[in-house]
Amino acid sequence: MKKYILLSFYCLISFAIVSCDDDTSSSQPVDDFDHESQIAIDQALLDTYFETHYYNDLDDGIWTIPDGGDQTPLSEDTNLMTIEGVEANGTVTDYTMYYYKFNGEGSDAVGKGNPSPIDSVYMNYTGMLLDSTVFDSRPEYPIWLTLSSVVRGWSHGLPKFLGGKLILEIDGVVDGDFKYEEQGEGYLFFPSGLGYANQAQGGIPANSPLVFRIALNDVNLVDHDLDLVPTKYELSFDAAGNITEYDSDGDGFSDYLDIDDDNDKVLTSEEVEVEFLVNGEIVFDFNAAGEIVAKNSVTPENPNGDLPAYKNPEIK
Ligand SMILES: [Ca+2]
Ligand SMILES: [Ca+2]
Ligand SMILES: [Ca+2]
Repeated sequence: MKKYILLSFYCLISFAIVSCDDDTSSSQPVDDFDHESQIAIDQALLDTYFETHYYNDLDDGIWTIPDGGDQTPLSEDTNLMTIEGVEANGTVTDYTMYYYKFNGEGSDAVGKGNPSPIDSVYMNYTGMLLDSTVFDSRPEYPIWLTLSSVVRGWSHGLPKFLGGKLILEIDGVVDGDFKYEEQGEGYLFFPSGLGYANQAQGGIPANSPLVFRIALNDVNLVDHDLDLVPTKYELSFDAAGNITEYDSDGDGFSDYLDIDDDNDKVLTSEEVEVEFLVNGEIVFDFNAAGEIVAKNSVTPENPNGDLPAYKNPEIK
């Protein structure tokens, strides 16, 4: 009985999260937006932008190449990376977006790794249109944002970066301003369908491809079901950041919303504590590429992963 009361509680939480997303046009473009047509228009605009702009390492800015200038356009800059196959609404899967890292990719001093598309990030950013008009900027005062509740260009782009290192002292004096160094810094470039689509926002005309300069300070791993296993490790994400859910015990509740993942009547939080808690931290294995080796989750991507107690009904 205890399990089912708790399950109901977590479903309420889940419903609230999903409903919240549906209420924000930021992550759910409206139904009458023609993705396919706008993708072609926006891609042409982005291609022109990349051919006429360059990254300036003197100020880390993106600037227009002056007439006769010999700067390397972004279109020929090997640091400009592409993310293909981004889903916008569950049916359109051929979105392409871009990111550009400078100043390293972030030191990840606290070892949380890349945020997943559902985690929270502590950000500085400046948002621009392709004509360099700034529509929003927080260059000095960071803000926590949940990637599942922001535009897709962010939720699929930020996972390519790592967080930085909190500056605790400056010249021996404790600093209370929560400033960071060694952050993941760069740019995100994406079409309107991964932004605000045909919904004009303050300072953003409808159908605008967007550019964001970002600094990722810190990451908070979300745990939707509070079972001590971060949601990041109870879902799978492909290279484009699209999500696959798993229901390991087949009880109808996806792992990230299931407080007893093997249905053995012992809460995952109790089994995880035995298996994974070391000095208060949950320890996971990583592969050579720095990706999680789903030790906690046997998935199609990890068919040979060892089965921890909380995924094994034979072990309580
Ligand atoms: Ca969890
Ligand atoms: Ca389940
Ligand atoms: Ca269990």
